[in-house]
Amino acid sequence: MTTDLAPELCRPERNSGCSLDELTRALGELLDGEPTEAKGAAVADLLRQYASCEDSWRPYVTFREDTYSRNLIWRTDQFELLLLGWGAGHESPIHDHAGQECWMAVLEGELEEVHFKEGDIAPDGAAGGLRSGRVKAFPTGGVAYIHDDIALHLIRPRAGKRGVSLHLYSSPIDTCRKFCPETGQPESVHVAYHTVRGASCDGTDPALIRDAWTR
Ligand code: 2CO
Ligand code: FE2
Repeated sequence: MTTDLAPELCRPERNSGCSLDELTRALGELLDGEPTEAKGAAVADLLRQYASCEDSWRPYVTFREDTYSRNLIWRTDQFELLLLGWGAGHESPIHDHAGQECWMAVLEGELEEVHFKEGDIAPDGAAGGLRSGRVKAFPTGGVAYIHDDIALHLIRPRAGKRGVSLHLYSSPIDTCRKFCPETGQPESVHVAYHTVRGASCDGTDPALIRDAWTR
């Protein structure tokens, strides 16, 4: 365990008993061992159930002016659970998910997902541009699923509105590729958290947080 990190940013020794923790416990049990199609459906069911009847997430969500917020709820070597707070006009970059599976449950508002496919790389190595695919709106309670074999995507809240979503990645994502919308050129980016279980971690080295949450 690192000694350089504020105690509130370290992984708690025990779950607090709030129902987000019950969800993380159930997800941990489910995702133990090899991924299967049946587990994927069960993950979506757990998230759908949580989204439709719980608001224990409210103390942990934040909103920012500059970008959507990434708020860590729970992390193991197997999975990462994040709350995202989307302000009006925010939009994620077009990105991949580093080979991981991603489920997104909408907790408040409506979120729109746009799929993209990478074009062929030219012989000189230039990116081949992006082809946009289906656009789908997910209402509160809706659950989306994506991995890199399905598509790249971007997420944004309904025009002029805020939104909140719960994201499960199996396994955690620390680096992904974002794509230039005009050229399709990919760029590898480190992703970071804005809060850890409600405590701000702005300015904290994300590697310290990852270490504190790695078991
Ligand atoms: N994958 C993005 C992120 O973790 C959010 S878009 O929905 O998967 O920041
Ligand atoms: Fe995403």
